[in-house]
Amino acid sequence: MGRARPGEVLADAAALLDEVDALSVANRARRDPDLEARLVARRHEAALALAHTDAVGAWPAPVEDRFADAAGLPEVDAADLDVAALRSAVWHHGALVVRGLVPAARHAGLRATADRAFAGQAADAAGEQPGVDGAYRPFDPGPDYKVANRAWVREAGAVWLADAPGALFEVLDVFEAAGLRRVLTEHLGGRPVFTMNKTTLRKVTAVAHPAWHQDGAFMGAGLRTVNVWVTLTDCGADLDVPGLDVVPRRLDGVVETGTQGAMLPNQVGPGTVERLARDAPVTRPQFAAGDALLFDDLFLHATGATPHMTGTRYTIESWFFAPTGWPSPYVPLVF
Ligand SMILES: O=C(O)CCC(=O)C(=O)O
Repeated sequence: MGRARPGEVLADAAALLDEVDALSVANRARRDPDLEARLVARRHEAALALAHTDAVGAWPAPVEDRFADAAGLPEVDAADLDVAALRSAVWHHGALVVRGLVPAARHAGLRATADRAFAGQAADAAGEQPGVDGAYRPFDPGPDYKVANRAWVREAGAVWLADAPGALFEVLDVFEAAGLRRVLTEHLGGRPVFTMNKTTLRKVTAVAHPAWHQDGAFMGAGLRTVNVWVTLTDCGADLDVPGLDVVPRRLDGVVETGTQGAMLPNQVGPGTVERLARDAPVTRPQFAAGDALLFDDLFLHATGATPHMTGTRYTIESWFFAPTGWPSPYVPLVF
């Protein structure tokens, strides 16, 4: 099949999705770096095809607040994650903590996979051959996309999962096993799409200044989206490892940026954070490795770190979108 172009109506989204699923089954039975790289390309073609064939219905009616008595952010155990919990928590409280989304047996393996992806990325940047084991193979979506500068991604301590086909396979496999594909499909109204640009592995270390933000300020308004943020390291609270600082409340829209002491135009200034947190004080939840925080584009958060912290947090940051609407400059791929 030839490379798909944005705007091109592809013949058969269903066939592409079947192929993605069949390749995933084959790769689960016997890992193959070439197959994993092929899966990245097929996921991209399938996402483009889906955008034209999959109608997403109206956003569902408001749901009741089943976490009205929760102190702090609502929480569920991974076994209790369903669309009702997700909607109720995000729409009434801004986010949902999911305890144990990634089982303990997978933590060390995923961190080692992340290390291999970062090593491959470094080798690539140094002009060395990153290797053929699938740890790092930059994905080329073709000339129709202006792909952001990968050096910038590297300097931010991140690697795009689409560039790390083995890691992408493992992450989606773990998410699938946790029931996330089903929950996100129900929530978003169709098979979830993620993007090359907003789905990363990150190693987060001390930061000098908190960068408070809502991702909606960068991605555009009116998206149906959920971030599945997963830590692979114990972090937060008073641990010496960066966590996530959050304003634990639902905001109705994108708030003012670039003012009240903000360091950058897209960031929310400390003065604005203080005002918005008046009835919902800023908190730094404690997370164990494998815990997740699910939130949408309106949730106000920042890396929860101070300059003297010595620990490093391994994180999966993965924004999923409805199949008909991802931020247009980004490169889509189906879950
Ligand atoms: O992991 C972090 O420290 C920041 C994550 C973040 O800003 C995000 O997932 O949108």
